[in-house]
Amino acid sequence: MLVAHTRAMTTPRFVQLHREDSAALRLELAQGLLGEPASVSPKFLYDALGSRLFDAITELPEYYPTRVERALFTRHAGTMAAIAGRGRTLIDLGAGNCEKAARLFDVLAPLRYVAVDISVDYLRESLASLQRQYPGIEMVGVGADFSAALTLPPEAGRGERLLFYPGSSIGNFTPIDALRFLRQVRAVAGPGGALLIGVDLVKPKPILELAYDDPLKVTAAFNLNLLRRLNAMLGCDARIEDFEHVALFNEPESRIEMHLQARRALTLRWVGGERALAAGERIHTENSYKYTVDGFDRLLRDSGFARTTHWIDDEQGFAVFLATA
Ligand code: AVJ
Repeated sequence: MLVAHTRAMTTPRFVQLHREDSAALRLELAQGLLGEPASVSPKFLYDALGSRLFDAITELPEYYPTRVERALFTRHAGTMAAIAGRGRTLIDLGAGNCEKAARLFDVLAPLRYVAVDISVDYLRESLASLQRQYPGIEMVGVGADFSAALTLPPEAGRGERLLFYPGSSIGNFTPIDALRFLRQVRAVAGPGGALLIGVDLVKPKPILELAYDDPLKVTAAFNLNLLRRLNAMLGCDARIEDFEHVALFNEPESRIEMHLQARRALTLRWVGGERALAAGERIHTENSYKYTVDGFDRLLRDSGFARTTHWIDDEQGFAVFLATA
């Protein structure tokens, strides 16, 4: 009996909520390319190579968010746990390798860990090895595209919830969509629920632009890799050499923009469509919004959270907010 119980507890469960529909993804890519301006959603940045390039970005001295956020979690985890409460269901949105959440396990002592990512397959290995390290935490892997709508399967359970959304991933949403998303987060958190979220802050333009256009050109490779993705998914004929990585801080919009800029006049052709680009014309590939502390605090309250606490580093480059329902 005891053996059976232990074995059941140490096996993560996996649930795939939505199936990736490759026809729909191809349509989305084609529509983006035909748009004015042409665009490709940043979600296409993360294929196998793109995910590795992003991991490499987080090691760059110029890309401060990952490092600064980690330091904030290390330094203030005790206080965060005191406010959020131990023994909750920790719901990790965009878990990937589950590394960031795992670092908080000892201090947060969650009863259950629900790792959500676009594909449940990304989660299998990391969750299985984490489960061996933490046999006492019930683990569930969920494959879901929560950017469209945030819904959780019954396996997420009914315990008090702490949602975890680190890395300033919220920056990929426009402020309007961020509000819509955070309202859903607030609803999913439920009464007594909380949200722990990392947010990149507005800072001088040169620092921001260097973080997204590093001299080693890792971010350029990360962005240009989208062209390989277009070629693979659409049967497109894009040549990497024809494009240049551009990252700029759009101050009025308070966002870093990434673009792929055509080095010469060219036409992209794919199965079922084509798009002419003039020399210097750009394909918009990512927005990364930067907030002020007050601005993000307001956003959390507008989303329905009653109380907020935040921590920032000495340079005031990055903030971690804890919002309670
Ligand atoms: C994963 C969306 C938070 O916006 O900083 C890093 C992605 N793009 N370098 C960010 C990214 C270029 C990153 N997020």
